[in-house]
Amino acid sequence: MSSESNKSNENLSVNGTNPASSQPKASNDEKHVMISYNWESQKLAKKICKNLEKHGYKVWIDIKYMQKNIYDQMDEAVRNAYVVLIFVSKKYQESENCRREASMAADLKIPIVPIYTEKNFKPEKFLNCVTAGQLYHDFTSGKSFDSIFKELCSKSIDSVNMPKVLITTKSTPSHRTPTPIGTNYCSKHRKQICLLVFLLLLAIVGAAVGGYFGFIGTAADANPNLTTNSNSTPAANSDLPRSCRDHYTSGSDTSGVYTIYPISDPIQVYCDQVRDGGGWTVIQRRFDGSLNFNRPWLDYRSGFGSASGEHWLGLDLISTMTSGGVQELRVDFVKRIFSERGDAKYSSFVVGDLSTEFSITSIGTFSGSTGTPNFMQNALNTKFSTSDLENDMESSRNCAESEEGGWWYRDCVFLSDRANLNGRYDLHFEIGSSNLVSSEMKIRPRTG
Ligand SMILES: [Ca+2]
Repeated sequence: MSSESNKSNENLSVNGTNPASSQPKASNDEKHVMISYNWESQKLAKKICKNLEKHGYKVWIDIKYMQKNIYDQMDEAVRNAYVVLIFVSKKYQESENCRREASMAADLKIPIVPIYTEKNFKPEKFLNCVTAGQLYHDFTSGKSFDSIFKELCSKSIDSVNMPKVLITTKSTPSHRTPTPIGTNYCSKHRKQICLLVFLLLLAIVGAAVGGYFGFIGTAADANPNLTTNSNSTPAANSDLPRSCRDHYTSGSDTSGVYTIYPISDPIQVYCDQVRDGGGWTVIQRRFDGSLNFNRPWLDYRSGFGSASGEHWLGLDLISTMTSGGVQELRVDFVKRIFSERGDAKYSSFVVGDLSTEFSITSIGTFSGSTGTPNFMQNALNTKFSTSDLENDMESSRNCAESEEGGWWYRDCVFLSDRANLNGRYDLHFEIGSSNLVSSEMKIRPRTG
């Protein structure tokens, strides 16, 4: 959605029909395919909308429904979507409203289907974050519209539409109307998909009983794409260095910025090749307060800053790197008072993936310099929180908001056994009762 798009009340009118006039408005009990696009992609958005409706899908597109407040409409539209088609383009990436829409869909775990509309454009930052790893459909590839549209329906939309119907106990999906046999290729494999999704839901409910998931699976749970860590693509070449430890064992014993391949794409990180035997991949680094750490969920997921300066590597990568073999965690810090140095070390550090909201699931055993509290103990088994995604257990306050930084908050009370390494510099950046001037969180594969 563009900021301009709500200015238009233009209805769809294609081939002499006017679907808008017969289309029911989005309501709480009906799910739809949502089209999320920026203004310059409107022609393609309308064409896809028209074709989806022709094949019986209920579709939400802003030019039909934008009558109330833009944010209320956006909120309602995303919440009532069972899948969101995102029209990937540079303008989409630059639009604040599009960012809100995509972020909300991602946070609500609604399946996202990237539609490529701009040749040679590679999404970055939040757009990469919400679309990476998802099956995409490239309408700039030169293949016919019909063949790409067919794949969009059969491989992406139909594969996620049934769980919502099952959960809402409707025997007939309200967002679909029958279309002549032979023309609705989108529904061709629906029975099989329904059965498959039902089995998946059973598995998820089973897992929920085990206490891992919530009460019942959602469409998002049933879609492995959604819970796929966007950075979980395996490294393309096992000979490439996966971490700073690989660089160290190859003879690079100077600390600095290195390129590693924990996934197939190259990642720039700072390597500590000196302390405690070297080979440490730095996942968080602060030393002068120049980088704002009071950031939203998607920034904490995808990372911010740079490897040569203050830096947060990103939860997706941290999760990926800590899930493949046991990692040690080391934290080096300098206190504001007397510039006293300290360190803490944990024999294991595992951060779960997106489906766990990046919970810390293991910290192993603690050791550290004299007087250093076992501060990660309090963070164990807690989800990550940001000001816009509150996962803390304190009912009266949003800890990430009051502490001005994302962290694994249990509560907002900072006692001597807590730390907040991402809190506001000069105020909430602390371990125990000590304010800090610098910190480095770093991981290394454990040997032995
Ligand atoms: Ca709270």
